[in-house]
Order: sequence, then C-alpha cells, then structure tokens
Amino acid sequence: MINNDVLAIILGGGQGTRLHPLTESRSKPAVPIAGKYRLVDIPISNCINSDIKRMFVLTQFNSASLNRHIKNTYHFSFFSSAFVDVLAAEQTPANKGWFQGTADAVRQSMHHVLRHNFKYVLILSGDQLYQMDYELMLKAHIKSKAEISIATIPVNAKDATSFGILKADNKNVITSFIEKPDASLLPDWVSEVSDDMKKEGRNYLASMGIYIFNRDLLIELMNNPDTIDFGKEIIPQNIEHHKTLSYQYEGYWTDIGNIDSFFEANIGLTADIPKFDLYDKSKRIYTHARMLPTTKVSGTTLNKTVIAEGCIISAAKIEQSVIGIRSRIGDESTVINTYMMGSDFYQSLDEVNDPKISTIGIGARCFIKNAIIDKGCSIGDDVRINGGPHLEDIETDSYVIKEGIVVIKQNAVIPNGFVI
Ligand code: ADQ
Ligand code: ADP
Repeated sequence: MINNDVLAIILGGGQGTRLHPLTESRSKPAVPIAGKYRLVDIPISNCINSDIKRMFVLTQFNSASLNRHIKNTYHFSFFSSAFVDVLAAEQTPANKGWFQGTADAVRQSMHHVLRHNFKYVLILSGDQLYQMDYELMLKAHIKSKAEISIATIPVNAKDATSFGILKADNKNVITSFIEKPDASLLPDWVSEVSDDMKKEGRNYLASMGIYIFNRDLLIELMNNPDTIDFGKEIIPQNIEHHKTLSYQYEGYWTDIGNIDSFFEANIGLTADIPKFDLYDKSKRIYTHARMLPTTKVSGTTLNKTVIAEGCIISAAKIEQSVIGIRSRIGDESTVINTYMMGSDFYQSLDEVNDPKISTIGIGARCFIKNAIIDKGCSIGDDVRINGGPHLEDIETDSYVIKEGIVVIKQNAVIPNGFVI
C-alpha cells in the first residue's frame, strides 16, 4: 500500500486576514462551510477517501473550536496508525514567532513530522473546495521518478495573475514557473493544455498549491531558513535542480481564500447540479456527527435552498441560500442569496421567551439578502439587510461589508428594526 508511505500536511492558514471577520475568533480551518462542515473537513476527507490517514493541520493559532471539532470528529481505531494532529505555531528557542509563510510553517513543524515513517509528504492547502484522489497523483509521482509533483489546473487569463503559473514539457515535467505573474507577462506564459480547455479560454496552467515532496528533498529544503514560501521561493528555485512533475487535474476546484470566493462557493451549493458534489457517496465529506434532530419548516416557500439539520424555520420565503445547523428563522421573514451558518447550541424555551436575552437566529419580518451570517448571531425583528454592489466596504463592531457582501460577525446582536 503506497499510501502508507505518505504523510499529509494541511496548511491551515496564515493570519487569516483575507477571511476576516470569519477568522476573528477562530482559526481558518475551523470556519464553517456548506451549513454543517468546517473548511478543514475538505482536505481531511479527500485524504481519507484517498486512503491517506496520517495528517497534520498547521494553524496560526490554537482555537478551541478547531481542536474540539477535530477531537469530536476524527476517531480512528485503537489499532490503526491514523491520526489528525493540529500543530499551532509555537514559540521554541529556535522559533520566536508565527509561521512567516507556507514553507516556514512546514519548517517549524518538521520536528513533529520527522517522528513518523514516510517516503513522501503531501502538502495541501486548507482553503480550497474540490474532491481529488491524491492516490492517482502519488502514483504518477512515483512512476515518473520525480522528486516534486505539483497538482495543476488550466485557468483563464483573468485568474492567472492570482496563481503560480507554469509550463511543462510533453512528459509533464515542469520547465518554468512564475508566482502570480503580472498581467503584462501573461502572453509569454501560454501553456500546452487540452483542446477542451483551450475552447474555454483556459490557456494557463496554474499550480493548485498541492505538492508532493520526496522525504529527503523536503528535509534538505527545510534546512535553508531563508525560504519562507513554497510558491514564491521553494518551487521556482528548485524546478531546475529537481525533477518536478505537473499532475494535471480538470475537475471542479476553487480557491476559497477570501470573502467573495467563500460566499460564491457556498451559494454555489444551491445550484440544480452543484459543481461540488456532496451527494457522491464514493467521495464523502466527513464532519462532526452531531445527532441533531430533523429540521422543522412551516409556511415557508423554499427555492434552491440547502438546509442543514436541527433548524426551526417559519419564514415566508428562503431563496438561493444555505442555512446551517440549528438555525432559527422567524415568521414572515425573507432570506435571499445568503449563507447563514447557524448556531453551536440551542437556547432553552425559557431563554427564547426571556426579553432580556437575545434570541439566536433571525427574528420576524426581516429581509436579508446577499449576506453571510456567522454562527450564534441574534438578528432582531424587522431587520433589513440588503447587501449588494451599492454598499461601500466598511467595518463596525457587529458587521463588515466586503465587495457588497454583508458579513454579520459571530455572536453579533442586531437590534429590532436595524437597517443595513
Ligand atoms: P496562495 O493561495 O496565495 O498561493 P498562500 O497564501 O501561501 O498562497 O496560501 C496557501 C495555503 O497555505 C492556504 O491554505 C493558506 O491558508 C495557507 N497558509 C498561508 N500562510 C500560512 C502560514 N503562515 N501558516 C500556515 N498556513 C499558511 C498558493 C501558491 C500558488 C498557487 C495557489 C493555489 O503559492 O502558486 O497557485 O496557492 O491556490
Ligand atoms: P459543531 O456542532 O459545529 O461541531 P462545536 O463542537 O465547535 O460545534 O461546538 C458545539 C458545542 O458548543 C456544543 O456542544 C456546546 O457544548 C458548545 N457551546 C458553545 N457555546 C455554548 C453556549 N454559549 N452555551 C452552551 N453550549 C455552548
């Protein structure tokens, strides 16, 4: 079993500024997605589905919700070597601060990683939505006798400037690589891609930020403390000296590193046939088994809406929205194009009826459009949140507006009649 030779390292995020305010009080891997999962469930599930069962999650800070989620979710047999370990940036005599970049994060974790037996390290990004069989990539890596492999995907010119762009020869060996090229450089970077991809204008081969390194090479590269990032330094500096394979993937893959793409990826789940398939039992996405009750809906018109377990809904209308676990939505409210994350717990009936305690969820007669509502928010009655490009970016104590998307911060209390 070649998979026993692999150890996965999931890069759980830098300081999380691009996903602010969702990362204000939790680490990025713990950000809730798709109504019931956490970001980290995606790469972990891909690993489990690829039969890779030893994983480290590197994160900048140790959030209670991430640790609780991992501990409550990923139980392996007593006799198995499988594990999911969270490694938070820690101060040691040699390292004084946070991870400076992706390679620095791996470097600072090497003393934990090297305690295990492995031949290959699979390095994964923690903020991407896709389902990929890493075993196929590993087989291609071994067959080609490469020392490094990079998963790659054809992208169009508009997206090319946000990624590492590369060229490969007819044996898929990478011959050149540039991290996030300036648009003026793009004409020189057109890569060989299939006719189907050309027809879609996807002429540039981008790195997906998914790497396989042979153990010895990784140890050697991590010995140089001056390189702090894979995309900016390690990859461009090493393709000439170490055979680097491009493993091309053409399935659905999206980077969800900022609020806009995070919102799009979630709302995308409400499409008739979502590009990210949560209903494929061979590519199951795992998460915490919460034993929640069924969702109760009364008097609501539902259209293109995904609703997680344990919700209590009596809204007038919900359209093109993802409604997360334990959400409450009150009478006559309308929710459109919104991702509501839900709540970590239920309030008791006494709490719900106590006027001194804010009720978690959305109250009565609200209108909510183009919003992300983080966990535990209490939105009063008659609140109007109408997100869209007409709104300017701002930040207040209880919400942030980014590119027209209104993000209500975790546990925020929005009073009756409030208008955004
Ligand atoms: P980016 O996505 O811009 O480009 P980066 O910000 O380094 O790269 O993030 C890669 C992954 O590592 C993300 O999951 C991120 O959250 C995490 N990460 C970032 N800094 C970290 C840190 N200090 N500690 C722990 N985790 C950290 C990269 C490559 C490009 C490639 C794209 C594909 O550099 O070449 O095209 O990924 O998305
Ligand atoms: P998830 O259900 O998304 O996996 P977590 O495991 O992170 O969430 O947290 C759910 C747990 O949060 C609940 O079981 C509950 O114990 C706890 N919790 C957090 N805040 C509160 C609170 N204010 N009151 C009661 N329980 C809380």
